[in-house]
Amino acid sequence: MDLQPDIDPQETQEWLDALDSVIVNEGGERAHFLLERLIEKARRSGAYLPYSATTAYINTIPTGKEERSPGNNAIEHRIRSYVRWNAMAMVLRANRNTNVGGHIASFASAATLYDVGYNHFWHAPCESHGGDLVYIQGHSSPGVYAYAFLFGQLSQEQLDNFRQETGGNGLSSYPHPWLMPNFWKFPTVSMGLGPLMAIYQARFMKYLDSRGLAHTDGRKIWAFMGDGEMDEPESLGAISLASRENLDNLIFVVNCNLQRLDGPVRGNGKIIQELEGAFRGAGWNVIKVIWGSYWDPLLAKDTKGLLQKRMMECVDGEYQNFKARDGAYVREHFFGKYPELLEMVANMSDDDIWRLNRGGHDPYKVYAAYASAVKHTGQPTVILAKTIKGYGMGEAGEAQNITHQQKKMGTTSLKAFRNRFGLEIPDEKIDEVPYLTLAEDSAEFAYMQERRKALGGTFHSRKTSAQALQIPPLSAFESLLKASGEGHESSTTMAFVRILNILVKDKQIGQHIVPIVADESRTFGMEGMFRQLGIWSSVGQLYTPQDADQLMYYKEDKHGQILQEGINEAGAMSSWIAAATSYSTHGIQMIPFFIFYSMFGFQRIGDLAWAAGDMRCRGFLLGGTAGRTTLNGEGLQHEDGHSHIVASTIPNCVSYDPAFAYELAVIIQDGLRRMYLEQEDVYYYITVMNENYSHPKMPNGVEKNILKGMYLFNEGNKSNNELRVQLLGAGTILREVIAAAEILKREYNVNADIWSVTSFNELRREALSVTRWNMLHPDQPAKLSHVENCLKEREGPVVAATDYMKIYADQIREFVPGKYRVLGTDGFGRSDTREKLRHFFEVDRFYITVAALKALSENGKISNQQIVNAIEKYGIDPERPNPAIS
Ligand SMILES: Cc1ncc(C[n+]2csc(CCOP(=O)(O)OP(=O)(O)O)c2C)c(N)n1
Ligand SMILES: [Mg+2]
Repeated sequence: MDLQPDIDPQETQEWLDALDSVIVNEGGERAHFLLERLIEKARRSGAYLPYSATTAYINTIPTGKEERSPGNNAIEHRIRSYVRWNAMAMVLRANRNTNVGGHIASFASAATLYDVGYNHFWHAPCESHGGDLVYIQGHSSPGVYAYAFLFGQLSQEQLDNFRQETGGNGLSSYPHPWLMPNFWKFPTVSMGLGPLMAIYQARFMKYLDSRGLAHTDGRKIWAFMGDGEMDEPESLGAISLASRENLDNLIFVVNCNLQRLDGPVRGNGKIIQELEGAFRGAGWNVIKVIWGSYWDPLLAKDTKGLLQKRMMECVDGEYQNFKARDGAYVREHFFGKYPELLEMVANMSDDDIWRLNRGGHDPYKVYAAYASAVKHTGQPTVILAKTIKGYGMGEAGEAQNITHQQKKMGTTSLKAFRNRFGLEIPDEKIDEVPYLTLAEDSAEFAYMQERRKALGGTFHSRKTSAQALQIPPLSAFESLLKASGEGHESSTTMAFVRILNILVKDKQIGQHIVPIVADESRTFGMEGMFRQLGIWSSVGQLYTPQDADQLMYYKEDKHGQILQEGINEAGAMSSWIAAATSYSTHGIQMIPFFIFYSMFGFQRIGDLAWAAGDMRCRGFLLGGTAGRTTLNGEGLQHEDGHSHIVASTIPNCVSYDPAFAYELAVIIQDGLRRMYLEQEDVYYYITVMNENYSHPKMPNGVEKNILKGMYLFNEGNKSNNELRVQLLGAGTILREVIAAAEILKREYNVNADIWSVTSFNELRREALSVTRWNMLHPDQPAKLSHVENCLKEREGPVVAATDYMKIYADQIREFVPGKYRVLGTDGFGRSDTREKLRHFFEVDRFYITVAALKALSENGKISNQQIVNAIEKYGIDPERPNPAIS
C-alpha cells in the first residue's frame, strides 16, 4: 500500500517525536497500545485504513533488542566454513566419476541457518529433554552429512558414497528413513510435505501431552523449507490450523534465497513480504531476518527513511542480480538511484559495499531470531531469512539462475571459495577437493562436542523401536468370527467399527488407539464414538452442543481420543503419519486408524502415503465405502475401483479387500501383532464397504490363508464326470461369485470351488518372491507360491471377479495354472443401484456365469450355443458399449 506524500513534515515529526518519547519512557508495548487506539479511533471516525499484514522491508527485531549469542563466533565460523567446503566437496567428488547429481547451492545459502541450530538450539533426546524435531530441507542434505562427518558421526567413505547406495554404506540423496533408518526421521524432499507434516506433528505432540501419554513440554518442531517450496499448496495449506491451535512449539524457517530451480521466486515482487502477509494474516508470529549486521550503521543513519524506501521498492529479481555482480554494480544500481544514498556510502569502498550482508548469513541475526522464536508463546513462529543462493560459489553459480543444478566447479572457483572462507588447502591439492577434518585435539572439534553435549548429544539419530505392546488374541474378536445369523445383516464398515470398539476398550492397548476421521464419522457409522471417546480439542468444549440431550452427542474434550480433522484428507493423513511414527519420535507406540472415503485416499494424498512408507509408519488406513459398484449412488468421483492398485505400489503397504467380518478381524489382529508386537515397519490399507449382508462363521483353520491372501471358502461337489471351475472373488463381489456358483450348478451342472481372495496384492508379492528364489536357486527343488499351492490340483479354468480394475486380479496370471479369466470394474463410475452397476460393469453373477461357461467352452467342454443362450437368457446385449471406455 503506497502512502500519500508527506504534506506537512513538521507535523509528522511532532507525532514521531511523541512516539519516540513513549517508546523511551514507557516501552514498545505501550507504544503499540496507543497506536492501536489511534487506528481504532481513526476508523470509527470514518477514515479508510486498509488492513496491512506487512511491515517495512527491514528486520523485525530491532538491533537493540537482539539477544546476543553466547557462542564463540570465530570458532563457529571456522566450523561452518569446513562444513560448507565438505558439503560442496562431496557433491563435486560424487560427480567426478559418476553422474549421480546432488546440490551445492541450496545448502550454501542455508549453512548459517543450520549451524546456529546445531550449536545453540536443537536438543537431542536425553534425560532432561524429549528432543526437538527438525525437518531438514531435502536437498540441503549434503550440508547435514558434512556436519555429521566433521562431528565424527559419518566416515569419509560414506561421504564418498553419497548417492551411491546399492553397495551398502552409502548416503541417500535426500532424507529417507527407509534408506538410513538410524539417521533420518522425516522425508521432506517432495516439496510441501515437510511443512504440512511438521504442523500436524506439532499438533500431535500437544495431543499426546494432553492425553497424558507423553510429556512434550519444551520440545520444538523446526521445519526448514525453501522460498520456492512455499508455492506448493501443501506448504501454506495448513498454516491457519497451526495458529488456531496455538502451536507455539512450531518454528518454520523459510530460507529466502529468492531463487528456485529455474530462476527467481518472485522476480517482480518480494517473496519475504508476500510470506509475511500470508503468515501474519493467518495469525503467526513473523520474524523477518533480511539484513545482516553490516547494514546496521547505514540503517541507523537513515533518519529520513530513504534507504528503507529503496529497500522496499527494489524487487527480488534485482536483489538476486546484485549478488551475481559486485560492489561497484550495487553502488551504481542500488544506492545510485538516489543521490542521498550514494552520499551515504561515499566513504565505503566497493568491497565494503559487497560485504553488506544478508540476514540469513549473519549468525548474530539468526541467533537473535531463533532465541526470540523459542521464547514466543501462544503462536507458531515463521522466520523469513534472506540469503543468497549458491553463497560462496562465486562465478560458478552464486546468485545465478543456473546455480540450483550446478554440480561442477573449476579450479578458479574452488580457490575463490577457499579464500572466501579462509580455508587452508594448498593450491596443488585444490583440484582433488579434499575433505577437511578436524583434529581431535583441535579447539573446533572440542567446541562441536561440547555444544552437542550441552544439548543432549548427537543430533542426527532415529529410534527404530519402542516398547512392544501386548496384542489381544483373535478370541477377543469372537463375536465377529461367528455367523451373524439371518436377519442380522451388516457391512464390513460396521464390522470395523465393532473391532475398533473392542480395541479402544482393551486394557493393554485401548489408550494407544488413535481414531482419525476427515469429517466422515457419520458416513461410517462412528458417531457413537464421539460421546464415548470424545473428540480431542486443546480447549475442550466451549459451547453446549446442539445435540447435548442425545446419547451420542458431539463431544469435544481436552482428553478426547478421536482426531476429527475436518474436510482435510491431507491433514488427517499427516496426523496419521505423526501417530504412526510416534514409536520413533516420542518413544511410545500409537495405533492410528484413519478411515476415509477410499476415493479420497491414495488418489488424493498418494504422495503422503508414499512418504509414510519411507518414514516406516505403522498403522491402519481404512478405505471406506470402497468398491466401484458397492458405493452405489455416488457416481464418478466417489466410486473407487483402483485404490488397491495404487496401494500395491508402496512396498511396505500391506493391503486387503476382505468380504466378511471374520476376515477383517483376522487381518486387523495380525496387523496389530506384526506392527506393535514384532515392530515390523509395515502399514495396512484395508477396504471396507457399506453393503449390508449376513456374514458366515469363519471356516476352520483358514486364518493363515486369509493373511496370505486366498483361502478355500467353499468346495464344490466332487464328481468325476461333471464339469468344474475355480471361482475367485474378492470383497463384496465374492457374494456374486457365490451366487454364480449356484447358477452354474443349478443350470449347467458345473461344480465350482469358491476361493475368497483377501489380497491379490499380497498374493502377487509372495509369488514374485518365490519365482525370484527359484530363478536364483536352479539347483534346488523349486518352491511353489501360495497361488500355485491352492490351485495346482484343482480342476477346471479359473475365473476371478472383483470390484476393482481388471488389472487387480490379473496380476497373479503368471501363477494361475491353466486358463484364467478376470472380470473387473474398469472405467469411470456412475450412479445407480448396486445391482445395475454390477451388471453395467459386467461383474455380476450372470457375467461371472457367462465367463465361466466361455472358459469351459474354450476347453472344449461347453458348446458355443450354450453360451449364446446364456447371454440371451441373462438379458445381456452382446453389442453394448464396453463400460471401460463408455
Ligand atoms: C513436489 C516437488 N516438485 C518438484 C521438486 C523438484 N525440486 C527440487 S529443488 C527445487 C527448487 C527448490 O527451490 P526452493 O524451494 O526455493 O529451495 P532452494 O533450493 O532455493 O533453497 C525443485 C523444483 C521436488 N523436489 N518436489
Ligand atoms: Mg529458494
